[in-house]
This record gives sequence, structure tokens and C-alpha cells, in this order.
Amino acid sequence: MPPANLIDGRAIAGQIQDEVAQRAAALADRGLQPGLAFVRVGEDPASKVYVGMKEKACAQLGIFSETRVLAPSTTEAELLALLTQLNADTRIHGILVQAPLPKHIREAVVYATVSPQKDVDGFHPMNVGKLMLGDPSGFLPCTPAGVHELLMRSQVQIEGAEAVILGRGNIVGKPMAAILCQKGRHANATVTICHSQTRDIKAHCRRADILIAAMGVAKFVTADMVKPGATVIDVGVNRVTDPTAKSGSRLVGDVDFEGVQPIAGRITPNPGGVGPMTIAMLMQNTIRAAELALGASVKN
Ligand code: L34
Repeated sequence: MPPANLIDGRAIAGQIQDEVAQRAAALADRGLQPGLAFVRVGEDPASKVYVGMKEKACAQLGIFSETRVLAPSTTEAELLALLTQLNADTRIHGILVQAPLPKHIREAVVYATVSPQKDVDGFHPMNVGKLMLGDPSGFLPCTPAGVHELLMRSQVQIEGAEAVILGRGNIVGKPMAAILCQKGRHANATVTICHSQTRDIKAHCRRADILIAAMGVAKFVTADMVKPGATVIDVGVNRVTDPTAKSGSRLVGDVDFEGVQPIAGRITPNPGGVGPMTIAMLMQNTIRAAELALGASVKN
């Protein structure tokens, strides 16, 4: 039996994907199949796994997908040219350029080239700005949006809560803070972001009602850093060598699960927590992009 305080990311992601499949069927009735394009540059093994999982989710939900794999030597200009082509492709409603990109390609330039209407990753500066402004017409980045859904669908009290986020990255930490401190229902948290220069991380963590670990240090969060009863969300994906594993390596989160689980009120497993939610939110953003595109074409 799994511990009773587990937040089952796979099960909640499954619910969201069921909702997406229904919306895809409704679009199909109106003659539209949603389409998502993946762009992968080089042969990063983790990217291959993640894009493969995303392709599979599309196929299960009735979303058309195509994957463009580019050589690691691809120039930035060539990648931008492909994005311009995908921006104009009416079969494609969402575009996802899988990170990380090779060093010679500037991610910020790439993400600013994806049409904001097709930016299902929520990385375009327009969508980042809308999040900061509390404008719900944009797309939210999938991982922090997935964490927010996990909290809401697990009935975790967010309003008024002390939320402490470990990590200040553009993909998780910063947008996570913006989502939780928004004025509105299922938000209104008091948010602290901790990072490598924070003086006493443990003291901040121990105050947290909601502790979100997204800084990429294996098993950083230990039991002595967690207030009894707190909700602990583990976003970390750290691959560590493990000679006993088939592949020679194994994924561990940013949380020492064995130590923290007995004192946490609620906790995500990892794997099986945030990862599946990232994919479910990508599907949700894609279906919304297609619905908005259909709405726009009907109006014209
Ligand atoms: N552009 N690049 C772009 N968008 C993203 O949203 C991502 N990310 C991150 C890497 N690069 C990206 C993802 O999709 C990380 N990421 C991601 C997606 C899914 C999972 C983990 C990270 C996931 O489902 N993980 C499984 C375990 C998978 C395994 O065993 O390797 C889990 O249960 O957590």
C-alpha cells in the first residue's frame, strides 16, 4: 500500500487527459484536429525520452503530432526558419522546442520566435508578461501550472499559505511564484523564493505550509527542513549513477522522500508526481490553442 499522504500525479494527470480527450472529440465533431509540433535539436537522451512520452500522450488523446529532429550542428538561423514555417502551418496549433538546446543556440531568441498563440510551453515573453500581469489569456508554463493543478485537485489550502519555492529558474521557480502569489482564488499565497545565495534556507523551509523543491540538487530537502504537516512538492529531475540499475543510472528528486514522507502532510512521489502533470498540462495548453484558433477562424 502506498502511504496515505501521497499526491498521485499519475492519477491526476490521467483525469486531466480524460478532459482533454473529450475536448479533442468535441473539436473533431467540428472538423478540427488539434496539432502539436515537437522540435528536438541533437540527441540528448532525456529529451528523447520526454518527447517520446509527449508524442504518446498526443496519440492517446486524438492530437495530431509531428516531431522535427535537427542535427546538433543546426544553426540558430536554421532553427528560426523552421519555427517561422511551423508558425504559418495551419495544421499546427502548438509548438514545443524541447530544452536543453545546444550551446550555440540562444534559447531566449528561439522562444521569442514561436508565435505567442502557439506557445504551449508558455516561454514566449508575451506569455511570461501576461502571467506577471495576471492576464489569463496567455499560456502558463507546463510544469508550474501542473504543480498548481496538483495542489488544487488535492484540496491543498493555497490562499494565505506560506509557500516556499526552492529555485529561481525561468521554467519553474519564477513562474511558480507568480502563479501562487496572484490575487485570486486558489492563489493569494505568501511566496518566498530561495536560491543559492539565500542565507538560511532551512529556516525558510521550516516555515513553509507548501514547500516546492525545484533547484536540481538530489535529495536536498531533508526531514529537518520540513514543518510537520506541510505539503511537499518535488519538481527535481536529477540523474544519478546507480550500478544496480539496468541503465546504470536512476532518477532522484530534490526531496529525500523516505525521510520527509512520514512528517509531511501531503507529498508527491518522484517519479509519478510532477512529471506526468507537465505532460498533461502540455496537452491542455494544446487543446486550448486549437479551440482558440477555431474561435478566431469562426469570427473571421
Ligand atoms: N521546451 N523543454 C521544454 N518544455 C518542457 O516542459 C520541458 N520539460 C523539462 C525538460 N525540457 C523541456 C519537460 O517536459 C522536463 N520535462 C519533463 C517531462 C516529463 C517528465 C519529466 C520531465 C516525466 O514524465 N517524468 C516521469 C519519469 C520519466 C522517466 O522515468 O524518465 C515522472 O514520473 O516524473
